[in-house]
Amino acid sequence: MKPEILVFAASPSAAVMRQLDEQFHCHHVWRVPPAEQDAYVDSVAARVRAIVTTGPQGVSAALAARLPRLEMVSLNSVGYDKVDLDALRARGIPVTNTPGVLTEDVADLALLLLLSAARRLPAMDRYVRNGDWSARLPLAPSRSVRGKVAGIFGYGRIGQAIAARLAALGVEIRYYQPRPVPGVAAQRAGSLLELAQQSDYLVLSAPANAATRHAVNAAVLDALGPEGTLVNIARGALVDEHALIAALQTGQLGAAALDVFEHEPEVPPALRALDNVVLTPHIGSLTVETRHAMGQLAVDNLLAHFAGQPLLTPLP
Ligand code: 8YV
Repeated sequence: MKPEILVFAASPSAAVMRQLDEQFHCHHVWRVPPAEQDAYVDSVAARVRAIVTTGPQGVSAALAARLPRLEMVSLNSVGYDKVDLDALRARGIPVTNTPGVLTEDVADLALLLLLSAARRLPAMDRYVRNGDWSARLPLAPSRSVRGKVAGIFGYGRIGQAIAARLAALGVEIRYYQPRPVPGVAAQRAGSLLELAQQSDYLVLSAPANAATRHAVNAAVLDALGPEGTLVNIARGALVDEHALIAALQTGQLGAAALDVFEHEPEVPPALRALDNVVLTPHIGSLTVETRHAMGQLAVDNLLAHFAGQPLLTPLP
């Protein structure tokens, strides 16, 4: 008898989906219309032994409570922001995620966003498409990134991979996170506010949790200033989105390049209407290669669990 599992998130990798279907009796929640998902989960809940989902989708205490035989949660993401770890730990249910395999692609996107904002790529693209170039309309120069300072909030694997890319472009790196990172060249600022004061670009690569929620508030945006740019490839919850929109509208903040949003996939119309923003739909890890590697790791963690082997990448 194959273990029965709930699959909340599909992988774009056909090989990953095939392995899930071969190895497990899958209940594919993602295929069910949202309004019917609750009833669908209830109809199989008594037999479910594992969940495949992502940090942004999460596992609530209420969902876990509906699954009396739940043994493990395999996240197809590095983030675990909306997973109720306390509820799962209380029942001794392990959670795995996918660290490492997405670092380089997410760091690439941060670099792409930062450069796109600095060189105003969307506006330049529009200038050509609209015929403004052939009409010989004036075109203001943008700003060079060389010699500027990037402040990185959250200096883990992804933050450091972003730093390595920016350093190669001649950008000076500072960082802030509560715990100093030993053995790195970059200087640590005393606080996020100080980091914003010192930076031309503030790049967010910290996890979303109670301590980081709305850490980027009006004061931090003000400190970043009219020549400053906010880059967010982490989580929308890190930023007070109302304050961000206000700062961008008044010019108190220069620009923003965002892959993540507070209530994604909803993006406020006021943000979408702005010229000084670059927006992407949470695609940091969305490459064929990385999504396959993430999905494979999620499958391998499930297989290890049901084979009684040590998990490959358990959360501490
Ligand atoms: C995914 C992510 O886009 O890994 C994460 O934490 O945010 C992204 O890689 C997301 O989890 C959906 O799969």
